[in-house]
Amino acid sequence: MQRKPYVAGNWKMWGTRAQTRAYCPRLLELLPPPPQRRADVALCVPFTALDVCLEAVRGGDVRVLAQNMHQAPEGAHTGEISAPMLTELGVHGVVLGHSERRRDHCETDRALREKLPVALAAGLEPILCVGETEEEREQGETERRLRQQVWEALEDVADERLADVVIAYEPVWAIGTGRTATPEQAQEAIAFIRALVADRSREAAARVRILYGGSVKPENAAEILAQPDVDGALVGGASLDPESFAQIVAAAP
Ligand code: G2H
Repeated sequence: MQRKPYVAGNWKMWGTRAQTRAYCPRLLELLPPPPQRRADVALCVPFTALDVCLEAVRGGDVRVLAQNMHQAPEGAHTGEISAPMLTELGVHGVVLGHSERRRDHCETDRALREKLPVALAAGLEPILCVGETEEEREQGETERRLRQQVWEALEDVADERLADVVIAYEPVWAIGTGRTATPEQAQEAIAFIRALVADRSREAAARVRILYGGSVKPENAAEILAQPDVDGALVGGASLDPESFAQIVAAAP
């Protein structure tokens, strides 16, 4: 099955409204026009830059995603943002379960299990992040951890919606450290995740897009993106420079 590559920039806590206004037109200049683009392109930006980003990429076929969302539609959750708030803005989707949120903000597999169906029901494309820590890899626990994360997060997603979730495999030890997984390590873990989805639905497994994330740069992107099960990249640091990000998009097969 032919899956269109997907390259998403995750700005994390970068991007004032002024920076967003400067970045987006430059990126659009650097990307090939949409019909000639081999990859779907997305920007995952801070809440405060979402509306500016949406306006600045209008007509450029760039998806705009938030970086988190609460599972409740409204209520006493100070500092949180709900799915209806995101859809009202017109955003395309939302990153869920990034390791930095798991580490710093107590994001649990249990909460993700609630968030995924809420995002899908609201018409938001979720990018579900999973990945093992260095300690788990060293102890031979990678597959156990990935199984736990993928199965629990997807448990309440209906089989026919599984392929509407984008999954990002981000080994924690490769995030922002400059240590990239080898293309073989990325392929092996992503093929394993695809097999986990196949345990639920073979048809969904053939269609679901699974990205690699963790220190992707222009220099290593082509080799990683060439792996048969790697359907794209979630790019952090290197996406903050439009030139580097456009080069990574161009590296998609
Ligand atoms: C992993 C990745 C993007 P970086 O978090 O989500 O960041 O490319 O900086 O490792």
